Amino acid sequence: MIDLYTWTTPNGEKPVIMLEECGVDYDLHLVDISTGEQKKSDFLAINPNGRIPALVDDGVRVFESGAILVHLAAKTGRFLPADAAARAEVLSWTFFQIGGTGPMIGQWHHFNSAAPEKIPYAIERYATESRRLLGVLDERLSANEFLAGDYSIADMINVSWARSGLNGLKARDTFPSLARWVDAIDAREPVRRALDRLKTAREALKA
Ligand SMILES: N[C@@H](CCC(=O)N[C@@H](CS)C(=O)NCC(=O)O)C(=O)O
Repeated sequence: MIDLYTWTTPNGEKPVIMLEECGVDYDLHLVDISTGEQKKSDFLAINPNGRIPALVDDGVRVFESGAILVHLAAKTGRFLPADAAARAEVLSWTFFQIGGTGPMIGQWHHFNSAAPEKIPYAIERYATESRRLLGVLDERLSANEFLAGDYSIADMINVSWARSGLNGLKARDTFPSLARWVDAIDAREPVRRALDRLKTAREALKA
């Protein structure tokens, strides 16, 4: 059995999308990061870094969204090709997300909307780098339907932060190929199911 520990944020969406795409059964556990549940000892036993998402698969714990998607791809044999060159391309775009759009757009959101003090230098620095990264994705998608050959974990892991960056920076018109790709992935039935399942679980917490 798979237990997924996550929250309704871009990093939290990624494994839910992959699980729904694979049609694998899982129990969804929301970890409310606004109240610090991710720093409690029972969660730290699953992810010592105290961040969502994390997953336990028949006693095997996996943390970091990239590791989770690679684990699920290995388990199901889906969305990560075996051919060395195709696999390298998928993993490259997958880890581009982990080291690039996630931290940069995340910091931009923080300095732009959450920081107690407005620091123009920080806001501009992260906005510029976020736009640059969105531009890299846009350029790639101007000549390709998906990021790395067929639809893969590279698309699943990139879509949430790309959507968040395009909306937050009001950049859909600047990056039309990226906007087209985000809309196409968001329209996929398993992706809609994933986002709906998260939304419903979050609403149930409030009830
Ligand atoms: N590189 C990590 C990033 C995880 C991450 O930053 N998660 C955020 C939510 S989107 C979190 O748990 N924040 C709570 C905290 O920092 O205490 C991954 O991809 O899994």
